[in-house]
Amino acid sequence: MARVPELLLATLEELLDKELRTFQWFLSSNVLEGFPHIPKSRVDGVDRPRTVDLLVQTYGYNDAVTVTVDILMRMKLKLWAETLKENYDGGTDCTQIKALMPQASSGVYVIQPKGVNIPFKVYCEMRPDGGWTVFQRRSGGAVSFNRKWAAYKKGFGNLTQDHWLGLQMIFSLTKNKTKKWTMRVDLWDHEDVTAFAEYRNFRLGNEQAAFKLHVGKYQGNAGDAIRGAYSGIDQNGYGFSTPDRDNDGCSPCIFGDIAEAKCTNSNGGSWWYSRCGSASLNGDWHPAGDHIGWASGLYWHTWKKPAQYSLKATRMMIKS
Ligand SMILES: [Ca+2]
Repeated sequence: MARVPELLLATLEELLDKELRTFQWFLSSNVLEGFPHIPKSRVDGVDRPRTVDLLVQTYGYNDAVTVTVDILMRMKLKLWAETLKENYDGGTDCTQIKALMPQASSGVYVIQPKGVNIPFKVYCEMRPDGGWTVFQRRSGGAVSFNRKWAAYKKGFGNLTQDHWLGLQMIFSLTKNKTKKWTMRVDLWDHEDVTAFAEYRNFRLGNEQAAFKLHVGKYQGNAGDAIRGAYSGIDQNGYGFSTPDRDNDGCSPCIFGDIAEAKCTNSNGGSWWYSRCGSASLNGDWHPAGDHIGWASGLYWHTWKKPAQYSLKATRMMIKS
């Protein structure tokens, strides 16, 4: 993965010396709408690497690319402009954006996974270990997660706050099997202790397969709640269940003296339920002091016991 300065340098190296001087003239002129020009004395006669430095220092990564594309178009060098744009617009996920722009901070970005016609917005959590595409966040009760199939497919909430990105988007990110994804689950309890679970080889099936969950090897300190606190409740390989789509394997399930036909009834929210399982992060959110004993909550039973401890906050995200 080439970084922005390398992309810009590769582009300028395609220019003849004469073209480079014209490019530099544009940089020092006032024709660039909405962008400051670079003083002629600084840009005159400098070599290609120095020109890239000036571009990046003056405009930042993103705008440096925009300005370069703009000038190349004005110079009728459409091929180089389009090649640069294509290489740069490869923001197919947050991991790639972070690779292109190592200084990029966490926030909302537009991405376009391969094979997807319309780009969409995601929240990127930029960490030292890479750029993570967030697909679930809970931190309060403002956004209801008590929703049906259509909402879970399309996504809901506010990207900078609590939200669910959407099963269709998660599927479109992970469907290309040549790319390996790691899913990370971050959990916070009401005592502000945190724990995490990471799964290799994360991907979802398509809608016909009910967006079936696939996770590989687990690592972390929260426990592997997806495979379950005891045998027979492994959620790996199960389809997604919502109040209006039942894929939970219960018809009914017997828990002590309770017969449960639908896990979404008892656990709430919607999830890759399997008889119903030990992980459930889309149930009802409960405030501190009122977070124990609810049938529906934010559960990760391999970490927080007693079993009905509803977490304060959660985040789920993926990295390629
Ligand atoms: Ca059922």
